[in-house]
Amino acid sequence: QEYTAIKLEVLEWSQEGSLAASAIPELAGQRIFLVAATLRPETMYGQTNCFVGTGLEYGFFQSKDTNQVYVVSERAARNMAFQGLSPENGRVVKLGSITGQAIIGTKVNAPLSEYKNGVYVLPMENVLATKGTGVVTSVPSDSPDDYAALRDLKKKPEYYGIDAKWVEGFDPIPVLSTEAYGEMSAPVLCDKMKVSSQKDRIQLAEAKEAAYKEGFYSGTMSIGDFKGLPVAVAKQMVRLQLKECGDAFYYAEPEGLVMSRSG
Ligand code: ZZB
Repeated sequence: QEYTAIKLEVLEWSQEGSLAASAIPELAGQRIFLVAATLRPETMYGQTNCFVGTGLEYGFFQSKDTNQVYVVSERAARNMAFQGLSPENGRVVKLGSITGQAIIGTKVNAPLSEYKNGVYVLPMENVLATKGTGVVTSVPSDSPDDYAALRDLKKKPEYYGIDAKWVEGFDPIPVLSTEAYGEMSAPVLCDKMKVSSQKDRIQLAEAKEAAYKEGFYSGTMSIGDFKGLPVAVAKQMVRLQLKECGDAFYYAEPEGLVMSRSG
């Protein structure tokens, strides 16, 4: 899989995150980014939050750029080291670690997002440790998984242990339109497939498949520099733009390892 890795810079740590980060002297004076792997760079205008797995472990890894540290899974950091993304080819420089739980509530900058003042890091049950970086950027307009998880959090913030302010006012933003599902493919598909929560894995998988297909083959951009262009064309342009301005880099994952569940 050839992902676009989006750099979400930490603007303000959660309480726990701040404790964890300040205990690592090597982080002083460095910019810290949560890095999310996406297959849909053209949807970044609609980011409303970031998701991590509360039970997952993340590391702080020195990147090839001086004074820039990436927060990703150990597995992703190892792959990155072989793609010229660490200070020295094949070598991982780990500065420390942090749990997903400790990152919850951290405010990050989401590149291109309409939420210019930053978005929050929130918990999602279905974050896989074995895919991407273990950090997921959330686009509830076009990703059924994200829509279902954000809706759960808005319904029961206390149950999920989050502050209601981290979700209040962070609503889906129209990014692209398709003939079949209009400007909000994820909410429409979640209704259609009767998804009642993020636990409805089977319906969500079906909704995701439909959203991918319709978006790619018949979507037209509703926002941004490539407004009016087909999604299939804009995808590459947004991707390049994000890379050129330093807000993203390309990250490949060996196909065979993506689905590996042996761990
Ligand atoms: C933003 C986005 C916007 C995404 C969208 C999808 C959609 P796939 O399709 O299964 O190969 N993702 C990335 N890493 C993880 C992880 N560790 N655990 C769970 N989900 C993860 O997976 C690629 C997509 O799955 C990625 O692209 C990411 O969400 C999520 F509008 O990023 B995406 C119809 C989908 N729409």
